[in-house]
Amino acid sequence: MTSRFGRAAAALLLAAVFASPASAEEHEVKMLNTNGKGKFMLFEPGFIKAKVGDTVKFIPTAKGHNAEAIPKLWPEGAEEFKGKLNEEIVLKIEKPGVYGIKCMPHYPMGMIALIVAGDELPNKDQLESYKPAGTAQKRYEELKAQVGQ
Ligand SMILES: [Cu+2]
Repeated sequence: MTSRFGRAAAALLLAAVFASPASAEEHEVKMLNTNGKGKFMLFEPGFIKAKVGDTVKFIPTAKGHNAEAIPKLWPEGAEEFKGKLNEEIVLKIEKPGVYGIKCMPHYPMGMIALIVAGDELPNKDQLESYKPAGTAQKRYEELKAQVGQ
């Protein structure tokens, strides 16, 4: 059927496919003692690019870690969270912005993760104003360098 009607129907169908919102994704982040490549106490991956509506699951692959919000690196109005040690916890991304995550016991060793959600980042300024100390500083710079790539 090569009628005008057929082509119009095909065009409508295509429009419907492109208009449907991309389905929400679940990102998985492992909490590790080592990545086997000389890095110790880390979230893997440490940098996550997400969309609003996605979820990020923190998995206690190794023991002795937790995942919790870094309040100084968190979108305004987004709910902060605090996982217990060895607890698997899921963060639902409900607002665009930059989210900093830390492991409480290993934060001084640089165990942090960075989530970027959406194209507009309302709390982008916090990326510069937030200054972790010690080893975390170096890791943070590595993660920050991936924003916008
Ligand atoms: Cu840890």
